[in-house]
Amino acid sequence: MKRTTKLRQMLMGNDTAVLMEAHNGLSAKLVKEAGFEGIWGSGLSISAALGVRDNNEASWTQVLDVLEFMSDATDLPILLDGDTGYGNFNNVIRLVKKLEQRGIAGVCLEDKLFPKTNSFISGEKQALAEVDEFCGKLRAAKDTQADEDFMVVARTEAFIAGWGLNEALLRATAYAESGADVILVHSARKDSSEILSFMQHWSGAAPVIIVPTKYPTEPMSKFVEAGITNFIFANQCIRTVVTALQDTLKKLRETHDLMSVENDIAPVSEIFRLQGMKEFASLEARYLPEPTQAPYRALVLAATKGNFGKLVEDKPKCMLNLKGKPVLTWHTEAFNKQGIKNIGVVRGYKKDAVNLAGLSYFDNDDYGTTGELYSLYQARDFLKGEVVIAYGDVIYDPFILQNLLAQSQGVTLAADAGFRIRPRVDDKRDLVKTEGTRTPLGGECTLQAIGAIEPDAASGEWIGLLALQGDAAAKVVAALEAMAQDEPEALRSASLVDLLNRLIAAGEKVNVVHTFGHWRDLDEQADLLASDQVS
Ligand code: SPV
Ligand code: MG
Repeated sequence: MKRTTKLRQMLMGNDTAVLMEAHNGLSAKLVKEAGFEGIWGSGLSISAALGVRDNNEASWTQVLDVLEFMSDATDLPILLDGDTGYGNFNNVIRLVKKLEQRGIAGVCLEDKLFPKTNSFISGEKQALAEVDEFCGKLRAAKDTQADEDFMVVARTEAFIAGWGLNEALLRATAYAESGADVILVHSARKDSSEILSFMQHWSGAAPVIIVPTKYPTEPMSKFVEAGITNFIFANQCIRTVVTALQDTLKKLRETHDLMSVENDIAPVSEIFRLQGMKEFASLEARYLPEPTQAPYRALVLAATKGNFGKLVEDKPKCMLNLKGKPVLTWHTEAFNKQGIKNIGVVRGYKKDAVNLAGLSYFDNDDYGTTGELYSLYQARDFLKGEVVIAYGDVIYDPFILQNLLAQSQGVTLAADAGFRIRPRVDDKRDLVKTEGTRTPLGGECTLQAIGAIEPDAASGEWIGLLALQGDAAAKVVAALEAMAQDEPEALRSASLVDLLNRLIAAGEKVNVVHTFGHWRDLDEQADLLASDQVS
């Protein structure tokens, strides 16, 4: 059912109807959850929530923005407290159009002058609008509404302004004749006398709605007996918010202890629920593309001391300060750039000095007598899903890692096709012999052999980066476990190069991604040591 129709049926029917105040999207939602069937978009409450007076200090479009949130937050019909219509008939015409566009079910217009003042503040001094002028506004509203069920409520402030019963009746009658669907009779008395006297003489030309803020002790049944079935609870939500906030803030200010309020306030999960995060999760599952890149983890092999002389007396080479940051940080930054947060490090030599926060550590306490594969074995539980393994002593531009991850399938290593022009003081390098080439159009480049290959037969030098995708990590772990079982000595002495050759020998495909330059191996220490860039 349309909201306008719902509101119409509520206010025109014989059943008791209560419009409950709300002043923003959240309170509108809570009003709905509590089981109310309609909302009073209170001018007092909306302005108070905005931190301004109920004197039309918030512009009508600002009020409209709040209403839009309220309308989106709930499917309840909303009757806007439209004050005087924010101007003359012309403003009312535009207001009604805008309210209908936002799904607001009706507007209440009061017979005062713009800018209005709240009825409970010196009501007697408040001037009323000329009856004819106000009737023109009502006619303008009714003529403008596109939806025949949109409700126009005419509110007379005759009692508030001290004009008494006759004026109230005269005005209410004129307003009903001008097309108002419902008459709101407002009273600031602490009892029901004005309202009941009005009802004694009211013709019944239109249903009546009241705002019993000032006479809360009067039972509703009294009004129902008098013929009033429509009620506005006009400000209890905003008043509750104020009391609750004052209480919490006082406690927090006094104690500076979050536990002084923690168990009395809504948990954050309740806020998420009210915000509709459950629906968001299902939307996300429906509309967000699957992550293109699996969440890699990264493992740095950094157990060895390195031949950096005095520089590594109290720390391993992975903690050497290189151009202002530890070598290990060069790795973690490169990983982070690729979205990899789960980073493990195998330590050995001076392990206590390897202490960057947020990393997972594995220890190879036999680092002095064992090799890389034994280090890798210590971290076998970390080798799950997609993993990139890096030698702790290589430094590379992050795009090399990006390239490797983007192209890797199964076991893939990064190789430098520019190895022939790379200056290098020793000739200990792991060259790769490959078959095939990979281009943007496809093709594969697979590893035939790695290690001490004749440079003329090599297509590149391994950079010390290895990616494991799909079931590759599981295969590597299986190979490590098999070695631990069957060849424990070989496991202790073997290198990663040995592992790669074993995988090839076992018929596993190892892929190679070539790049050109842009990395260095820290063991080429001569020039680095001579520079002042390492400490
Ligand atoms: C409001 O809620 O803003 C009203 C009702 O107009 S009253 O505050 O009683 O005037
Ligand atoms: Mg108001």
